[in-house]
Amino acid sequence: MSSPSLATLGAIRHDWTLPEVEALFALPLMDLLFHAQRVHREHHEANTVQMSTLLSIKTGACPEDCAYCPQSVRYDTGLTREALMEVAAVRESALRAREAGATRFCMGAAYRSPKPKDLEVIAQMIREVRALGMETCATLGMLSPQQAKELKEAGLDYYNHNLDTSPEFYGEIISTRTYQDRLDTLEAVRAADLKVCCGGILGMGESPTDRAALLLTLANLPEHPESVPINQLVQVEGTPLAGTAPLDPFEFVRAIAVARLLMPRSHVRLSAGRQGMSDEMQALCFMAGANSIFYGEKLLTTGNPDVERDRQLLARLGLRAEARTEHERHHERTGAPARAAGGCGCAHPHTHAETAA
Ligand code: SAM
Ligand code: DTB
Ligand code: SF4
Repeated sequence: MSSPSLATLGAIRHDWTLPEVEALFALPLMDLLFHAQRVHREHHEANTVQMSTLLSIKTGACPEDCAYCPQSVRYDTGLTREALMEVAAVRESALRAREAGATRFCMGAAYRSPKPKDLEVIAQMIREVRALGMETCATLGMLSPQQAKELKEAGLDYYNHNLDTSPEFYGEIISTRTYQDRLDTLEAVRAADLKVCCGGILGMGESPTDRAALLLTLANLPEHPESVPINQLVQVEGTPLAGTAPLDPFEFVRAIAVARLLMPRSHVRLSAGRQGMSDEMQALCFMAGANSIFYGEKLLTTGNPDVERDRQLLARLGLRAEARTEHERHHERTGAPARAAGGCGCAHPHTHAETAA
Protein backbone atom coordinates (compact mmCIF):
# COMPACT_ATOMS: atom_id res chain seq x y z
CA MET A 1 0.00 0.00 0.00
CA SER A 2 1.57 3.26 -1.01
CA SER A 3 -1.03 5.63 0.35
CA PRO A 4 -2.14 5.37 4.01
CA SER A 5 -5.87 5.25 4.62
CA LEU A 6 -6.78 8.77 5.67
CA ALA A 7 -9.23 7.41 8.25
CA THR A 8 -6.45 5.65 10.17
CA LEU A 9 -4.33 8.80 10.49
CA GLY A 10 -3.79 9.64 14.14
CA ALA A 11 -2.83 6.09 15.17
CA ILE A 12 0.60 5.76 16.78
CA ARG A 13 2.77 3.79 14.36
CA HIS A 14 6.45 2.98 14.00
CA ASP A 15 6.26 1.11 10.71
CA TRP A 16 5.84 3.90 8.19
CA THR A 17 7.12 3.29 4.68
CA LEU A 18 8.68 5.91 2.41
CA PRO A 19 5.90 5.62 -0.21
CA GLU A 20 3.30 6.22 2.51
CA VAL A 21 5.08 9.33 3.75
CA GLU A 22 5.59 10.63 0.23
CA ALA A 23 1.87 10.08 -0.43
CA LEU A 24 1.07 12.34 2.54
CA PHE A 25 3.37 15.04 1.15
CA ALA A 26 1.57 14.71 -2.21
CA LEU A 27 -1.93 15.39 -0.80
CA PRO A 28 -3.59 18.62 -1.89
CA LEU A 29 -2.39 21.18 0.65
CA MET A 30 -5.86 21.84 2.06
CA ASP A 31 -6.49 18.11 2.58
CA LEU A 32 -3.12 17.73 4.29
CA LEU A 33 -3.81 20.73 6.57
CA PHE A 34 -7.30 19.48 7.34
CA HIS A 35 -6.12 16.02 8.41
CA ALA A 36 -3.15 17.41 10.32
CA GLN A 37 -5.38 19.80 12.30
CA ARG A 38 -7.93 17.02 12.90
CA VAL A 39 -5.25 14.68 14.25
CA HIS A 40 -3.71 17.55 16.21
CA ARG A 41 -6.99 18.13 18.06
CA GLU A 42 -7.37 14.42 18.85
CA HIS A 43 -4.10 14.50 20.80
CA HIS A 44 -3.49 18.09 21.94
CA GLU A 45 -5.34 21.03 23.34
CA ALA A 46 -6.27 23.29 20.41
CA ASN A 47 -4.87 26.84 20.15
CA THR A 48 -2.06 26.19 22.62
CA VAL A 49 1.65 26.71 22.05
CA GLN A 50 4.53 25.52 24.23
CA MET A 51 7.28 28.15 24.61
CA SER A 52 10.97 27.28 25.02
CA THR A 53 13.79 29.79 25.39
CA LEU A 54 17.29 28.99 24.19
CA LEU A 55 20.60 30.09 25.66
CA SER A 56 24.05 29.41 24.23
CA ILE A 57 26.03 28.50 27.36
CA LYS A 58 29.25 27.89 25.38
CA THR A 59 29.63 29.56 22.03
CA GLY A 60 31.75 28.89 18.95
CA ALA A 61 35.01 27.06 18.18
CA CYS A 62 33.22 23.74 17.70
CA PRO A 63 35.43 21.05 16.13
CA GLU A 64 32.57 19.58 14.06
CA ASP A 65 31.96 20.57 10.43
CA CYS A 66 28.14 20.84 10.20
CA ALA A 67 27.75 22.83 6.97
CA TYR A 68 24.87 24.92 8.28
CA CYS A 69 26.45 25.98 11.54
CA PRO A 70 27.95 29.38 12.39
CA GLN A 71 29.70 27.82 15.41
CA SER A 72 32.03 25.44 13.57
CA VAL A 73 35.69 26.40 13.98
CA ARG A 74 36.18 25.58 10.29
CA TYR A 75 34.12 28.48 8.92
CA ASP A 76 34.82 32.18 9.28
CA THR A 77 31.46 33.58 10.32
CA GLY A 78 32.80 36.43 12.46
CA LEU A 79 31.46 34.79 15.62
CA THR A 80 33.33 35.51 18.85
CA ARG A 81 34.05 32.35 20.82
CA GLU A 82 32.97 32.33 24.45
CA ALA A 83 33.89 30.00 27.30
CA LEU A 84 31.32 28.08 29.35
CA MET A 85 29.12 30.61 31.17
CA GLU A 86 28.96 31.04 34.94
CA VAL A 87 26.11 29.22 36.66
CA ALA A 88 24.73 32.45 38.18
CA ALA A 89 24.49 34.14 34.77
CA VAL A 90 22.61 31.16 33.34
CA ARG A 91 20.17 31.29 36.28
CA GLU A 92 19.60 35.01 35.65
CA SER A 93 18.88 34.36 32.01
CA ALA A 94 16.42 31.56 32.88
CA LEU A 95 14.66 33.82 35.33
CA ARG A 96 14.18 36.45 32.63
CA ALA A 97 12.86 33.78 30.24
CA ARG A 98 10.41 32.60 32.91
CA GLU A 99 9.25 36.18 33.51
CA ALA A 100 8.68 36.61 29.76
CA GLY A 101 6.48 33.49 29.79
CA ALA A 102 8.72 30.62 28.69
CA THR A 103 8.10 27.27 30.38
CA ARG A 104 11.21 25.45 29.18
CA PHE A 105 14.81 26.62 29.17
CA CYS A 106 17.17 24.99 26.71
CA MET A 107 20.93 25.27 27.21
CA GLY A 108 23.05 24.73 24.10
CA ALA A 109 26.81 24.22 23.87
CA ALA A 110 29.05 24.11 20.81
CA TYR A 111 30.58 20.75 21.74
CA ARG A 112 31.22 17.56 19.83
CA SER A 113 30.51 15.99 23.23
CA PRO A 114 30.85 17.41 26.76
CA LYS A 115 34.03 16.98 28.85
CA PRO A 116 33.59 15.59 32.40
CA LYS A 117 34.52 18.86 34.14
CA ASP A 118 32.08 20.83 31.97
CA LEU A 119 29.34 18.33 32.63
CA GLU A 120 29.65 18.98 36.37
CA VAL A 121 29.11 22.71 35.86
CA ILE A 122 26.21 22.06 33.48
CA ALA A 123 24.62 19.72 36.05
CA GLN A 124 24.66 22.65 38.47
CA MET A 125 23.03 24.91 35.85
CA ILE A 126 20.29 22.31 35.39
CA ARG A 127 19.64 22.17 39.17
CA GLU A 128 19.36 25.97 39.35
CA VAL A 129 17.02 26.26 36.36
CA ARG A 130 14.85 23.44 37.67
CA ALA A 131 14.64 25.13 41.05
CA LEU A 132 13.00 28.04 39.22
CA GLY A 133 10.17 25.68 38.30
CA MET A 134 11.09 25.55 34.60
CA GLU A 135 11.44 22.47 32.47
CA THR A 136 15.06 21.95 31.47
CA CYS A 137 16.55 20.95 28.15
CA ALA A 138 20.18 20.67 27.07
CA THR A 139 21.91 20.17 23.73
CA LEU A 140 25.59 19.38 24.19
CA GLY A 141 26.46 17.05 21.31
CA MET A 142 27.07 13.32 21.59
CA LEU A 143 26.53 11.66 24.96
CA SER A 144 27.65 8.33 26.39
CA PRO A 145 25.06 6.32 28.37
CA GLN A 146 26.86 7.37 31.58
CA GLN A 147 26.76 11.09 30.69
CA ALA A 148 23.05 10.83 29.91
CA LYS A 149 22.49 9.28 33.35
CA GLU A 150 24.43 12.09 35.04
CA LEU A 151 22.25 14.68 33.33
CA LYS A 152 19.11 12.81 34.34
CA GLU A 153 20.33 12.72 37.95
CA ALA A 154 20.88 16.49 37.86
CA GLY A 155 17.19 16.84 36.99
CA LEU A 156 17.32 17.30 33.22
CA ASP A 157 13.92 16.83 31.56
CA TYR A 158 14.76 16.88 27.82
CA TYR A 159 17.84 16.30 25.70
CA ASN A 160 17.95 17.81 22.20
CA HIS A 161 19.93 15.93 19.59
CA ASN A 162 18.81 16.29 15.98
CA LEU A 163 19.09 13.87 13.08
CA ASP A 164 19.22 17.02 10.93
CA THR A 165 18.34 15.36 7.61
CA SER A 166 17.78 12.03 5.85
CA PRO A 167 20.39 9.25 6.19
CA GLU A 168 21.02 9.60 2.44
CA PHE A 169 21.69 13.38 2.39
CA TYR A 170 23.50 13.47 5.73
CA GLY A 171 26.98 12.94 4.23
CA GLU A 172 26.61 16.17 2.22
CA ILE A 173 26.22 18.14 5.45
CA ILE A 174 28.44 16.61 8.14
CA SER A 175 31.56 14.45 7.92
CA THR A 176 32.81 14.51 11.51
CA ARG A 177 30.12 12.30 13.05
CA THR A 178 27.93 9.63 11.52
CA TYR A 179 24.16 9.21 11.43
CA GLN A 180 24.68 6.11 13.58
CA ASP A 181 26.54 8.24 16.18
CA ARG A 182 23.40 10.36 16.42
CA LEU A 183 21.14 7.33 16.77
CA ASP A 184 23.45 5.97 19.49
CA THR A 185 23.18 9.23 21.46
CA LEU A 186 19.39 9.13 21.13
CA GLU A 187 19.43 5.57 22.47
CA ALA A 188 21.59 6.61 25.43
CA VAL A 189 19.22 9.50 26.15
CA ARG A 190 16.19 7.19 26.11
CA ALA A 191 17.93 4.60 28.25
CA ALA A 192 18.54 7.29 30.89
CA ASP A 193 14.79 8.01 30.88
CA LEU A 194 15.24 11.52 29.55
CA LYS A 195 12.63 12.95 27.19
CA VAL A 196 13.88 13.21 23.62
CA CYS A 197 13.84 16.38 21.54
CA CYS A 198 14.88 15.43 18.00
CA GLY A 199 14.20 16.93 14.62
CA GLY A 200 16.02 18.44 11.70
CA ILE A 201 16.63 21.31 9.31
CA LEU A 202 14.84 22.00 6.03
CA GLY A 203 16.10 24.19 3.21
CA MET A 204 19.64 22.80 3.06
CA GLY A 205 19.27 21.79 -0.62
CA GLU A 206 17.77 18.40 0.24
CA SER A 207 15.23 16.73 -2.07
CA PRO A 208 11.55 16.18 -1.25
CA THR A 209 12.40 12.50 -0.70
CA ASP A 210 15.06 13.54 1.85
CA ARG A 211 12.44 15.51 3.79
CA ALA A 212 10.14 12.49 3.74
CA ALA A 213 12.99 10.20 4.80
CA LEU A 214 13.96 12.46 7.73
CA LEU A 215 10.40 12.42 9.08
CA LEU A 216 10.11 8.68 8.41
CA THR A 217 13.30 8.02 10.40
CA LEU A 218 12.01 10.09 13.31
CA ALA A 219 8.61 8.37 13.29
CA ASN A 220 10.10 4.88 13.09
CA LEU A 221 12.36 5.36 16.13
CA PRO A 222 11.39 2.89 18.90
CA GLU A 223 9.52 5.77 20.58
CA HIS A 224 8.51 9.07 19.03
CA PRO A 225 10.52 12.03 20.33
CA GLU A 226 8.38 14.01 22.76
CA SER A 227 9.50 17.15 20.97
CA VAL A 228 10.25 17.46 17.24
CA PRO A 229 11.98 20.71 16.25
CA ILE A 230 11.59 21.51 12.56
CA ASN A 231 14.14 24.19 11.72
CA GLN A 232 14.32 26.22 8.54
CA LEU A 233 17.96 26.77 7.67
CA VAL A 234 19.19 30.13 8.98
CA GLN A 235 21.73 31.03 6.32
CA VAL A 236 24.88 32.46 7.86
CA GLU A 237 27.55 34.14 5.72
CA GLY A 238 30.76 32.11 5.84
CA THR A 239 29.09 28.71 6.22
CA PRO A 240 29.09 26.37 3.21
CA LEU A 241 25.28 26.52 3.02
CA ALA A 242 25.07 30.31 2.70
CA GLY A 243 23.42 31.04 -0.67
CA THR A 244 21.40 27.79 -0.81
CA ALA A 245 18.18 28.24 -2.81
CA PRO A 246 15.39 28.85 -0.30
CA LEU A 247 12.66 26.28 0.16
CA ASP A 248 9.13 27.01 -1.08
CA PRO A 249 7.30 28.03 2.14
CA PHE A 250 4.44 25.63 1.32
CA GLU A 251 6.92 22.73 1.30
CA PHE A 252 7.97 23.74 4.81
CA VAL A 253 4.31 23.87 5.90
CA ARG A 254 3.75 20.43 4.36
CA ALA A 255 6.65 19.01 6.36
CA ILE A 256 5.14 20.35 9.59
CA ALA A 257 1.80 18.74 8.72
CA VAL A 258 3.41 15.40 7.87
CA ALA A 259 5.40 15.50 11.13
CA ARG A 260 2.10 16.05 12.97
CA LEU A 261 0.49 13.09 11.19
CA LEU A 262 3.43 10.73 11.71
CA MET A 263 4.00 11.65 15.39
CA PRO A 264 0.52 12.58 16.64
CA ARG A 265 1.38 12.90 20.34
CA SER A 266 4.65 14.81 19.95
CA HIS A 267 5.06 18.53 20.28
CA VAL A 268 6.11 19.76 16.83
CA ARG A 269 8.23 22.88 17.18
CA LEU A 270 8.32 25.63 14.59
CA SER A 271 11.98 26.26 15.37
CA ALA A 272 14.83 28.24 13.81
CA GLY A 273 14.12 30.42 10.80
CA ARG A 274 10.97 32.21 11.98
CA GLN A 275 12.54 35.60 11.31
CA GLY A 276 12.49 34.67 7.65
CA MET A 277 8.81 33.65 7.74
CA SER A 278 5.75 35.84 7.29
CA ASP A 279 3.07 35.90 9.98
CA GLU A 280 0.79 34.13 7.51
CA MET A 281 3.29 31.33 6.97
CA GLN A 282 3.65 30.85 10.71
CA ALA A 283 -0.15 30.75 11.03
CA LEU A 284 -0.23 27.98 8.41
CA CYS A 285 2.40 26.09 10.40
CA PHE A 286 0.18 26.27 13.51
CA MET A 287 -2.75 25.13 11.38
CA ALA A 288 -0.55 22.23 10.23
CA GLY A 289 -0.07 21.15 13.84
CA ALA A 290 2.97 23.02 15.12
CA ASN A 291 2.40 23.62 18.83
CA SER A 292 5.73 24.84 20.14
CA ILE A 293 8.13 27.70 19.35
CA PHE A 294 11.46 29.09 20.42
CA TYR A 295 10.58 32.25 22.28
CA GLY A 296 13.01 35.12 23.00
CA GLU A 297 15.15 37.49 20.94
CA LYS A 298 17.91 35.01 20.26
CA LEU A 299 18.20 31.38 19.21
CA LEU A 300 21.78 30.31 20.00
CA THR A 301 23.85 32.79 18.00
CA THR A 302 21.31 34.13 15.49
CA GLY A 303 18.12 36.18 15.84
CA ASN A 304 14.55 35.19 16.59
CA PRO A 305 11.41 37.38 16.58
CA ASP A 306 11.33 39.57 19.68
CA VAL A 307 9.03 38.73 22.58
CA GLU A 308 6.60 41.58 21.95
CA ARG A 309 6.19 40.63 18.31
CA ASP A 310 5.51 37.00 19.23
CA ARG A 311 3.03 38.01 21.91
CA GLN A 312 1.17 40.06 19.32
CA LEU A 313 1.25 37.25 16.78
CA LEU A 314 -0.14 34.73 19.28
CA ALA A 315 -2.83 37.23 20.34
CA ARG A 316 -3.80 37.95 16.73
CA LEU A 317 -4.19 34.22 16.11
CA GLY A 318 -6.03 33.54 19.39
CA LEU A 319 -3.24 31.23 20.55
CA ARG A 320 -2.25 30.94 24.20
CA ALA A 321 0.88 29.75 25.96
CA GLU A 322 0.82 26.18 27.22
CA ALA A 323 0.96 25.75 31.01
CA ARG A 324 4.36 25.01 32.50
CA THR A 325 3.98 21.39 33.52
CA GLU A 326 1.65 18.43 33.23
CA HIS A 327 0.74 19.18 36.85
CA GLU A 328 -0.31 22.74 36.04
CA ARG A 329 -2.19 21.52 32.99
CA HIS A 330 -4.04 19.08 35.24
CA HIS A 331 -5.04 21.95 37.52
CA GLU A 332 -6.12 24.07 34.58
CA ARG A 333 -8.37 21.25 33.43
CA THR A 334 -9.86 20.51 36.85
CA GLY A 335 -9.96 24.07 38.19
CA ALA A 336 -8.36 22.97 41.50
CA PRO A 337 -5.91 25.50 43.02
CA ALA A 338 -2.39 24.60 41.89
CA ARG A 339 0.95 24.86 43.68
CA ALA A 340 -0.39 24.56 47.22
CA ALA A 341 2.50 24.33 49.66
CA GLY A 342 3.42 20.74 50.45
CA GLY A 343 1.25 19.44 47.64
CA CYS A 344 -2.40 19.99 46.87
CA GLY A 345 -3.78 16.56 47.58
CA CYS A 346 -4.49 15.69 43.97
CA ALA A 347 -3.61 12.32 42.53
CA HIS A 348 -1.25 13.81 39.97
CA PRO A 349 2.34 13.29 41.14
CA HIS A 350 4.31 16.39 42.14
CA THR A 351 7.89 16.74 41.08
CA HIS A 352 10.48 18.85 42.79
CA ALA A 353 10.41 21.40 39.94
CA GLU A 354 6.68 21.76 40.24
CA THR A 355 6.62 22.60 43.92
CA ALA A 356 9.93 24.42 44.33
CA ALA A 357 9.27 27.58 42.33
N1 SAM B 1 26.66 21.12 19.31
C1 SAM B 1 25.53 20.32 19.61
C2 SAM B 1 25.15 19.43 18.48
O1 SAM B 1 25.15 19.86 17.35
O2 SAM B 1 24.82 18.25 18.70
C3 SAM B 1 24.34 21.12 20.08
C4 SAM B 1 24.03 22.48 19.50
S1 SAM B 1 23.59 22.53 17.78
C5 SAM B 1 23.69 24.23 17.40
C6 SAM B 1 21.87 22.08 17.78
C7 SAM B 1 21.12 22.04 16.48
O3 SAM B 1 20.88 23.37 16.03
C8 SAM B 1 21.76 21.38 15.30
O4 SAM B 1 21.67 19.98 15.33
C9 SAM B 1 20.93 21.94 14.15
O5 SAM B 1 19.83 21.12 13.89
C10 SAM B 1 20.49 23.30 14.68
N2 SAM B 1 21.13 24.39 13.92
C11 SAM B 1 22.39 24.81 14.02
N3 SAM B 1 22.65 25.81 13.15
C12 SAM B 1 21.51 26.03 12.48
C13 SAM B 1 21.15 26.92 11.42
N4 SAM B 1 22.03 27.76 10.89
N5 SAM B 1 19.88 26.88 10.97
C14 SAM B 1 19.00 26.02 11.48
N6 SAM B 1 19.28 25.14 12.47
C15 SAM B 1 20.53 25.14 12.95
C1 DTB C 1 17.07 23.01 17.40
O1 DTB C 1 16.54 22.10 16.74
N1 DTB C 1 17.19 24.26 17.01
C2 DTB C 1 17.87 25.06 17.98
C3 DTB C 1 18.04 24.05 19.14
N2 DTB C 1 17.58 22.84 18.59
C4 DTB C 1 19.29 23.95 19.86
C5 DTB C 1 19.10 25.72 17.50
C6 DTB C 1 18.90 26.61 16.33
C7 DTB C 1 20.18 27.30 16.05
C8 DTB C 1 20.07 28.27 14.94
C9 DTB C 1 21.38 28.94 14.65
C10 DTB C 1 21.96 29.72 15.79
O2 DTB C 1 21.26 30.55 16.40
O3 DTB C 1 23.16 29.54 16.07
FE1 SF4 D 1 29.18 22.06 16.51
FE2 SF4 D 1 26.61 21.57 17.03
FE3 SF4 D 1 27.35 23.52 15.30
FE4 SF4 D 1 27.68 20.98 14.59
S1 SF4 D 1 25.72 22.00 15.03
S2 SF4 D 1 29.21 22.63 14.34
S3 SF4 D 1 28.20 20.04 16.54
S4 SF4 D 1 27.73 23.47 17.48
